[in-house]
Amino acid sequence: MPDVDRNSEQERVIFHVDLDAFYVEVERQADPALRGKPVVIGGIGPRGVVATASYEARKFGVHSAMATAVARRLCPQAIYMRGNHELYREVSKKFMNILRKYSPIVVPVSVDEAYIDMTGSERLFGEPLDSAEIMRVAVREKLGLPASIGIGPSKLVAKVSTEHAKPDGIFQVRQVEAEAFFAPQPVRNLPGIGPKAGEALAKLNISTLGQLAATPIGPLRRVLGPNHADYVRCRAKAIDNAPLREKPKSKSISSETTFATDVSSRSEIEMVLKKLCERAGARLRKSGLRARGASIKLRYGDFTTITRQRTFPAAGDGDQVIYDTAHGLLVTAMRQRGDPIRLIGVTVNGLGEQAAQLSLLDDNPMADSDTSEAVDTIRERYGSAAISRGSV
Ligand code: TTP
Repeated sequence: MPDVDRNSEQERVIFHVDLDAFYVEVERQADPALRGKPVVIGGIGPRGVVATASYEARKFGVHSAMATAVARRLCPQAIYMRGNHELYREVSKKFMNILRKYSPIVVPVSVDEAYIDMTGSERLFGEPLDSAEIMRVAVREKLGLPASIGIGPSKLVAKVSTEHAKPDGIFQVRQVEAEAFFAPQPVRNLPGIGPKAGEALAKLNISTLGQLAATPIGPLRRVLGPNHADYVRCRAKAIDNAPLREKPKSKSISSETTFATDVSSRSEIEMVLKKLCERAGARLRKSGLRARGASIKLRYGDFTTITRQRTFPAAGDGDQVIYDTAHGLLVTAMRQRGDPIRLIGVTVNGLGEQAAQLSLLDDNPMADSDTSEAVDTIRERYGSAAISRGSV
């Protein structure tokens, strides 16, 4: 590895710490019989979605956000389980508290992932590779969970490094070598390049970060948008000056879709609404937050757009409460205006770490996260007519 330029300002030392196959490893702590076996966690019924898969199951092509039915075909021998989100949140808090022993600047980004500013910590904990190992051992000893750590001069480089550290390892990239390290990697490895941007870049014959970094800005602006293009090209060169703490976390999570042709069939719209609610719910649970309410957005064929908002009975993170609320809003909106719909969106808002308030009149809202999967389980066991949910 080339040496850092001694005359330059001291390079930042950022750790990106990410627990491996988080939900699975927490379950393995509770039940050691699951160790070494392929395990898939998520909706376990015919309409369920995979939240995460153990590395043993990933070898068969199983991954997050895949339909569980597809996962079952790829890896029928895996153990399929529903998640326990309350437990994951508790473990997440303990994990963050362990990290806070090593630096005052710990920025959680999701339940199992945080950035830590370790700049200047050498005197206390040794060189970055050594302090990262100390941290990993502490997490392993206190929580029994494997963690991977990417080390870099910025959040961006640290995060990309983590993917090379996984599973259960450490990977460091210094600024002087970062651009060369990025260059051969596929564009999709850059955080922020999703499937759509990936496809747009492929049309320009750009498949690697090196090619992206070398492309003139004009064509990039055309496919990525005028503001985004400069930002993305800069990041492709591994340049990131973002502070560790950025703008406050978003207070809402949205998911929306535009129909290929305008739709007026209520059942078709409900099916899409359900998917959007599940997607927003999965992101909510991954962030370790609860929402206070949900809203829907409807755009009609003539492009007029309406939004309708409602508060939950108690703060929650379950697919069912999101769907029930969004569905209620949809039914009312469709009754008021039955025109074909061009776009539909769901937003969960009022996000926070507040504990769900227990209402004496309601069922335990803590159980909400798992209710949809429970319905799926009953269906699976006794057939799809055994239980039906609302109007779906
Ligand atoms: P990730 O950190 O993205 O993944 P992971 O910890 O399962 O595995 P890896 O070793 O690759 O980091 O997500 C953390 C948890 O968030 C994950 O265990 C389950 C949950 N999750 C979902 O519920 N849905 C999703 O689509 C993703 C990506 C994660």
